[in-house]
Amino acid sequence: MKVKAANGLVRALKQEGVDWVSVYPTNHVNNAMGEEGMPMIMVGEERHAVALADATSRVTCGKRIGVCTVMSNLNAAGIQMAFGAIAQAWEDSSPVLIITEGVGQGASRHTHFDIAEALKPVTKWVGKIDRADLVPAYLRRAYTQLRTGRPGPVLLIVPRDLGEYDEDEHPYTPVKGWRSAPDPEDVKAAVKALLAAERPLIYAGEGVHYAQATAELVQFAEIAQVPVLTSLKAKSAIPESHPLSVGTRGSLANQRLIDSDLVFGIGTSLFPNRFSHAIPDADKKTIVQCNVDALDINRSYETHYAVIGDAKFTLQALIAEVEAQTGGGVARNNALVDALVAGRQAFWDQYRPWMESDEKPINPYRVFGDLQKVLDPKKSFVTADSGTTRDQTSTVYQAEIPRGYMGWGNVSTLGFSLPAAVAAKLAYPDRQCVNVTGDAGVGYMIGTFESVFRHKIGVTTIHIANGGYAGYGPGFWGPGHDPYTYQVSAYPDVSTAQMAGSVGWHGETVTEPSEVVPALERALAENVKGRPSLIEFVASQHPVHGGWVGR
Ligand SMILES: Cc1ncc(C[n+]2csc(CCOP(=O)(O)OP(=O)(O)O)c2C)c(N)n1
Ligand SMILES: [Mg+2]
Repeated sequence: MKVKAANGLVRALKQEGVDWVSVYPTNHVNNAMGEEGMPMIMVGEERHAVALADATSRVTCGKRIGVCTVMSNLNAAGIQMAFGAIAQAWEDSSPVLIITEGVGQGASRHTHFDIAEALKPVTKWVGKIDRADLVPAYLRRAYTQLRTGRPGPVLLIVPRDLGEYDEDEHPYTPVKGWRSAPDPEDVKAAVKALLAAERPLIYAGEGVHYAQATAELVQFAEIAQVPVLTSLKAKSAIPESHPLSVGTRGSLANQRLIDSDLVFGIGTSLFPNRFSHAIPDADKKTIVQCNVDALDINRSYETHYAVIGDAKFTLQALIAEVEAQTGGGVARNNALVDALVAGRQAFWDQYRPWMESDEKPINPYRVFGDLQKVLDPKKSFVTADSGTTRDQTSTVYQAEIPRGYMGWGNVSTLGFSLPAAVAAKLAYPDRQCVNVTGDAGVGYMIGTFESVFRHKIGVTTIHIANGGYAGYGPGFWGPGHDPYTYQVSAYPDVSTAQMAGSVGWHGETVTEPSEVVPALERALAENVKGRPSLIEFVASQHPVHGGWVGR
């Protein structure tokens, strides 16, 4: 049976389990999706089409690969606008499929902007389909890249003049993806080093999430009696109330990292970027690194022991090896557990006063403390945007289930937290889904508010309205940073709650600390009805505490 190339592609996507695609016009593949009955979520701009697909892959840890379409032909405006979002997926190693049109046969002589060439540096693979009957072959190759090895974005260029092919002669077969197990000798050596260390620390990265290996991580920590630090992107890989969890940031995490004599990385690049810890005195520590990709080995630090393989297989092998080398596991280390209890206590003693503060304007930590009280820790999703809200929430928000909090952003583009919350709601309809953002962050998501309302996606956006673009570290106000470019209009002269309200959202402005909990409860109640909410908390320009070690 003959099928148009784009329609054949859409049918193959269905075989891959794709049940919706985030889209932006124009793209002939959108028309094929309409004809084939593929649900589409049409967002407000290309950046968010990519971000929504990207976040879908992240929140489901690759169980669902997000797919999006963006416009490009001789007029490549769509893909050019999408570049930043694709670059972010690349920087964060997120597997997302981006479908664009490109130029047809004979038209490349007119082009000024070479789409494939321009996107190569920010994609794992670019495929340009140049014959209709090769649609299945190209898609198989795309999914091989998306489901195997280090995750990353894939761009598929599907010109509109490909014509038709015979589906019976060229059927599509879905791609399962492949995982690799580590070399047993490497596992043995890594465990020997771990057991010989005096103050070892597990440094877990997002690879643990993607391998669906959070249970194995906990088991490994327990059997080896080693505390666990999570990178920003791995936050929630271990329940943060677990006695061996030291969290992501803050005094306990920082001190443990500084004091460690062995850092045991799992599923992490250990790349010291702006939003992760550097390993202080790395040359005096033993560095073990377990990763799916040798690219990260000996990259930022000399790797003394490397284990290459899928994080789940690796953790299973590590657990078995610890059992073998210790005769059933390391005995409970009471001294360690007591020290962690004391460290956690000191951490909360610092933050509790701000989290319970009655000051006005509202202290942002009060909002995060109250958010923690209102949400169901086993049935919620929280993410934060670029800026102060990420630094603050990633320090004090306590995640209890995998992806109960999602960190992101080796390179962090403002505005991503909204598509992240939307993706979470679509993937886990029963969860309360919240994104926390600042003034600049809201500005980067306004264009998609209408779409979230139109699609009846009940998420809550918390706007920490501090009247400034604070950013990272101690904030843009005060000495240093950007004293001339941080100040923006603030409530009551402008109101984002009213702005969101005008495109169908439930919008509220809160100025009283005692109103934080009731307002959050009202917002979540609206979400249950399928209506998004934005709560604008008029907040103080409170500094960030507890930075990244070595930054
Ligand atoms: C696309 C993009 N441009 C610039 C930045 C740099 N940046 C990071 S945070 C920030 C300001 C954040 O201000 P706001 O959203 O008000 O949050 P606050 O820190 O004040 O809570 C800027 C400009 C960025 N992360 N992404
Ligand atoms: Mg701000």
